[in-house]
Amino acid sequence: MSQSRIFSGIQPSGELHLGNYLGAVKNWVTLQRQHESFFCIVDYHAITLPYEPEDLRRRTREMAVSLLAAGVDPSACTLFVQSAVPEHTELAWIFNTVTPLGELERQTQFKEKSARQESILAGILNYPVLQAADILLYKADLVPVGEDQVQHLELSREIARRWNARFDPGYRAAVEARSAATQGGDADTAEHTGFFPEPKPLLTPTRRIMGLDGRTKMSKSLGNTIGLLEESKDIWDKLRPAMTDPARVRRTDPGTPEVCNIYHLHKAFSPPPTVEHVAVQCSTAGWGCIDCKKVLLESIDRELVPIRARARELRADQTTVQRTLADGAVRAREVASATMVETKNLMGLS
Ligand code: AQP
Repeated sequence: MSQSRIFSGIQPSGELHLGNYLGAVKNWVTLQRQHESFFCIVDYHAITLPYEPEDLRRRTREMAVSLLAAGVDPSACTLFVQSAVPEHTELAWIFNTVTPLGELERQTQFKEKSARQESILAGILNYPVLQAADILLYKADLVPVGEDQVQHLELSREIARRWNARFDPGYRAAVEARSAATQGGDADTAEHTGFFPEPKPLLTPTRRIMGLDGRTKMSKSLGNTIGLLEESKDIWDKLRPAMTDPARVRRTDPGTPEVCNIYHLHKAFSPPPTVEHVAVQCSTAGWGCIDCKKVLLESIDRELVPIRARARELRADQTTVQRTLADGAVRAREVASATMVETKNLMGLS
């Protein structure tokens, strides 16, 4: 077990899809054995877009089932729901007071999500501030996420730096000493991490999974997803018409695997010899796209059938799922409340 601590979150804004799974959750399952890990179902984030309360309750339960079925193991990590730990919003308010508005307005996700709304809520703008609080409350140094979250994480690092520079006397002294040493030609002074460490992203090889349209990121809110727990037949109904190499118009046209979304999914799910075979069959027109998709479905099923089976068991045992989340919240609060006591003390708050 390393000294690093990791934190990562997922919104219960819809079903867990293959983008979430390959970009983040599959990595959580490996990392939970290597680092002290906190995984959070971030329901406060999910309410920044329109929603129905009953749907949110159901989706939060379903997200817990999906994560546990995918291999998140409560004996190896802390799994909890964000709104059960009020320190998240408490620290977010504090971070709002050190975050420049311009930084928030520059965030790509804010621009994209607000463009889809008639009336823009402050919650969408402040989303990355709450995200910084989620991570820094646990003083996590590593955050396994998909590529879309890297910009937000850079803002979390900026918020940590700004807060440390304002309220951590040790950090301020170290920065001043470093600057004096640099001016004196001695740049070799030790780094001072600061009260809040600057978290780094941990990306997987499948850092950005495209949706079935092949054009936009696979995303719950765009309706272009394959759900982790979808049955084989339903996955096939989505795969069959899914976008492939746009230049491959006729069955006899040779394709270019690297530009095909289906080929990228093969790389995520199929064993290397199959991936090589797919590339050859595609580029020589040996296979048509439907042949290629059938083999992909077999590979997806090999990985997901056991996950679906575990999910069915968990759905039938909601008491265990709820107890797991409640235990996780207790453990998370121990760490979160200790951070808040120290934070408030350094800031002169009661
Ligand atoms: N398409 C993707 N490829 C790789 N990684 C992805 N992630 C999301 N989509 C992809 C990663 O999954 C984790 C959890 O995501 P989230 O639900 O908290 O937020 P999100 O990025 O906003 O996911 P969606 O599906 O796009 O949700 P909506 O549509 O509700 O906003 C994150 O680590 C994310 O990087």
